[in-house]
Amino acid sequence: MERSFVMLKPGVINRRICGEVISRLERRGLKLVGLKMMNISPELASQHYAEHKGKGFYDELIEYMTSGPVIAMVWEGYEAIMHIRKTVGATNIKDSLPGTIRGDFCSCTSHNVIHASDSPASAEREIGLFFKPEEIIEWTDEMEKWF
Ligand code: 3AN
Repeated sequence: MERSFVMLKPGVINRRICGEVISRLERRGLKLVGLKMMNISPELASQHYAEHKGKGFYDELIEYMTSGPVIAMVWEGYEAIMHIRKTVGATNIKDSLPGTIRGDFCSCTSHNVIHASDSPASAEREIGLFFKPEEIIEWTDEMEKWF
C-alpha cells in the first residue's frame, strides 16, 4: 500500500469542478484518508515547490498557489502514486491526453488544476508538510477486495 499527496489548486475551486476531479480518483478505487481545504502561505508554497526555485515559472507558480484556497488530500492504494499520476496526466499541457484530469480540464501548464506526488519520497515529504499525523484517518475499506 502506498500513500500519495494530492492537491486541487485554486483554479479548481473557482471553477466548481472539485467534485468531478475527486470522483475520478474515487472511481479508480483509491482510498481517501485525508482531506482539508486551506489557504497556503507563501512559505508553505515555497517549501512544497523548493525544487523549482530559480526557474522562470517559479514566481508565477507561488503567486497562483497562494491566490485562493486549495484542497489538500492524502490517497491510499496499491501503487497509488503511479495510478494517480496516470489519472492526472502529463505536466506539460501539450502532452496531457484527453481522458486525464489535466487533459480534460487544463489549457495552460502554469495553471494546471492538480498536483500529485511523483515518488514515494516526495509523497512522504509532502504529506508531512501539509498534514499532521492525527489528520490522516484510518478506516476499514469494505470495497478493498473489489479493487
Ligand atoms: P508536476 O506537478 O506534474 O509534478 P512539476 O513538479 O515539474 O510537475 O511542476 C510543478 C508545477 O509547476 C506544475 N504543476 C506547473 O503548475 C508548474 N510548471 C511546471 N513546469 C512548467 C512550465 N514549463 N511552465 C509553467 N509552469 C510550469
